[in-house]
Amino acid sequence: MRIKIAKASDCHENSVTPESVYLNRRQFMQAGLIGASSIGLSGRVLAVGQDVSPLAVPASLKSAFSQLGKTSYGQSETLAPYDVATTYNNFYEFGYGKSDPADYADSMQAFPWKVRVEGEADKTGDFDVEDFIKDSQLEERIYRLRCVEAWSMVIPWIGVPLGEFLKKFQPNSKAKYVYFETLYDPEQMPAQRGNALDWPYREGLRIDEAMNSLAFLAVGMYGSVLPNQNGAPLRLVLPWKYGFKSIKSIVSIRFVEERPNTTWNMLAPSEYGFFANVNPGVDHPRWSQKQERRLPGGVLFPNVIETEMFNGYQEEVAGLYQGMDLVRNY
Ligand SMILES: Nc1nc2c(c(=O)[nH]1)N[C@H]1C(S)=C(S)[C@@H](COP(=O)(O)O)O[C@H]1N2
Ligand SMILES: [Mo]
Repeated sequence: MRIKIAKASDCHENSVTPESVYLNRRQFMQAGLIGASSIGLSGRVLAVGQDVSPLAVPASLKSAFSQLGKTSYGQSETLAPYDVATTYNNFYEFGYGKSDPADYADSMQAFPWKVRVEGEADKTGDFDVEDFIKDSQLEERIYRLRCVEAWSMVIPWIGVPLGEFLKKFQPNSKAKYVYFETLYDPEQMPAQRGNALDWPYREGLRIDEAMNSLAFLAVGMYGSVLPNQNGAPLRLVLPWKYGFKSIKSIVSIRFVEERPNTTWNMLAPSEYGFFANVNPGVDHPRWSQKQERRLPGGVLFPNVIETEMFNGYQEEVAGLYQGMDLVRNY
């Protein structure tokens, strides 16, 4: 049986990942994830870290990916190397070790993939992600991703502005929030056999947050489609919020009147707020949010930088929260 031991690269963070502190490794063992996977995928253990070039763009999507709109964000940023962005992940459906998603997410099938849009909108229904990509003018945006665990990286995403996408469904005046769900399928996402989180993974935004020009619906990164471990085939990217708001592998989008329950907020409401805006002035109850480790970094070069309000995107998003007490609404 393969027992996962934190790698040297993880040790300078925490022996237990903060987001997983409530979770019991045993749940994954009981679910058979670690044992079963080590039989079928033992070769992957060695493969991780070697598999470092972006995926090939599927033939049917080549045309969409070859006509990217101009990047207006992040031109001066240093990108995370592809192998770091694709082997240091949080995707609890595949386990909560940082390398688990890269090791195990092969069991998910990203194409074909249907997404249901429903709720308070004039146009609802199912769409196929492949058709959606073919019909979209994709653009690339280089964004900083700041995890609540105090690490960050810079990633070049490909996708469409979330607001423009949502407007096509003509949300009505009762649509005060948008609610998202990740796929629930323990066959494809083996760690869902354990009850580490209350599956499916859920997230939500106030409608004005979703319509903000920074909010992004990603279908790719580094010039190609999303690797499974990064949330293929469709995920949110909300760079002014802690990473857990950027829900992966979305199958359901619902316009709703009431504020929805969201995964981390339900699990530990005093630690993970609904808004979860990056805020160096509001510490997590168990650690400081004033600084972050910009990856890649290591024991000798931890690459610690100051965390900025709204992750440095104040100009775009501060207006959303005018008059709100961001200490209470963390
Ligand atoms: N469905 C789902 N989405 C998820 C998560 C998850 O566990 N499940 N983890 C979140 C967290 S905590 C972070 S930091 C980001 C990480 O995205 P990345 O692995 O592409 O860097 O995904 C977010 N989206
Ligand atoms: Mo995170």
